[in-house]
Amino acid sequence: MRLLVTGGAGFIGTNFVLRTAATRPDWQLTVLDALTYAGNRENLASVAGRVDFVHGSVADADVVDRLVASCDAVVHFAAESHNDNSLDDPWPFLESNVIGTYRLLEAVRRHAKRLHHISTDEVYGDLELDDPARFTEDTPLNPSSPYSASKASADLLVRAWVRSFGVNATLSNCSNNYGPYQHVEKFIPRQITNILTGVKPKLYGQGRNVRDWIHVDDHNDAVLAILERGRSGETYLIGADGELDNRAIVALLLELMGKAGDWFELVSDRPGHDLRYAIDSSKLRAETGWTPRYQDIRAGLTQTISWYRDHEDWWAGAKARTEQTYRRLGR
Ligand code: NAD
Ligand code: TDX
Repeated sequence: MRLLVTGGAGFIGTNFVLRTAATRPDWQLTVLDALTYAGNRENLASVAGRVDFVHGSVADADVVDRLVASCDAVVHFAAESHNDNSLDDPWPFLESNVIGTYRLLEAVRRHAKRLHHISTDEVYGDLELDDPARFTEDTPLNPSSPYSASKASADLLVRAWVRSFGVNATLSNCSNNYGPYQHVEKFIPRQITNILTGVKPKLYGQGRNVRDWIHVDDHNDAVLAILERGRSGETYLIGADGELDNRAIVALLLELMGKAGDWFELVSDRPGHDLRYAIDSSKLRAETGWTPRYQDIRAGLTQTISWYRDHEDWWAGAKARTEQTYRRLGR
């Protein structure tokens, strides 16, 4: 297998490349990454001899065509991924997430290659806190933010290229990931690094919004299961039954890091803030046999806290820049 991984220097992509390099020794891996503020080539230093790295954008038709021509399959992680940034400046989201996906689709169509497109549960909008329903593959797309609208747009392009041009593609929509190498702009690493630097965790609004947490390794195992056993043209929802509100996550972090339970502050809310996400992953489990290995969030968070404790060099610079942006946004 010659696999092209887009966005392989970001959070989920890095974990995917490290894991795949270790578990699939005969696969040839190439990473295409634009190295935006969220990408870090050093993440892949331990596999540098084993992985070809190309610095470039998925929105660049020439580089995409050349790389797709010489692979068997593409796993497409590359995207602008942070909701707060998309509310500040939507354009990079349109360029990377929509135009970038279009460029890849045209290349896999031209060269008849397999594509697995990585997407998010946010494309389905949000649920009420007391709604017994969870998202399924049949839930209508109803995105709220420029980020989720750009991901929903990309999903629609993939579905259209499957139907109209017979492109060999699968899609997955996953819930909120946590684990090592996640950028400190995101909720869990922001709060861990706040606590490590003596700053109170910051909850948007009243902290009652619910996310369905999954460890990044469980997400990536599901991606490999779909790549190897998924049916062409199908969408699979990925989730690990990890619903918790943001207050509960902060309470766990404070407890695991030895701080008082009331040591947090409420800050101004995100405009249009989705209330709740929840995934029904029955289809994925039934068709591929995938099950999550991290079902104990305390154990997953303990491992994640240790990683941030041990890798201050990795996050200190990004932390300073990120908190400057948050101060400007009043959050
Ligand atoms: P991230 O922001 O940590 O990493 C994104 C990577 O893509 C970075 O390395 C960046 O340099 C690269 N990139 C951005 N624009 C690019 C471009 N035009 N060309 C090439 N590379 C580019 O994001 P992440 O959290 O690792 O998310 C990866 C994918 O998973 C995204 O598609 C995201 O929508 C999806 N997803 C994320 C989550 C989550 O909880 N983080 C959940 C579900 C789905
Ligand atoms: O400081 C904070 N305080 C806070 O209360 C931050 C950064 C976030 N929050 C809240 C907002 C959300 O309710 O925490 C929750 C999680 O926030 P994010 O980490 O920004 O994630 P979210 O907006 O839910 O989107 C994430 O999951 C789906 C990823 O960033 C997306 O890439 C993925 O598609």
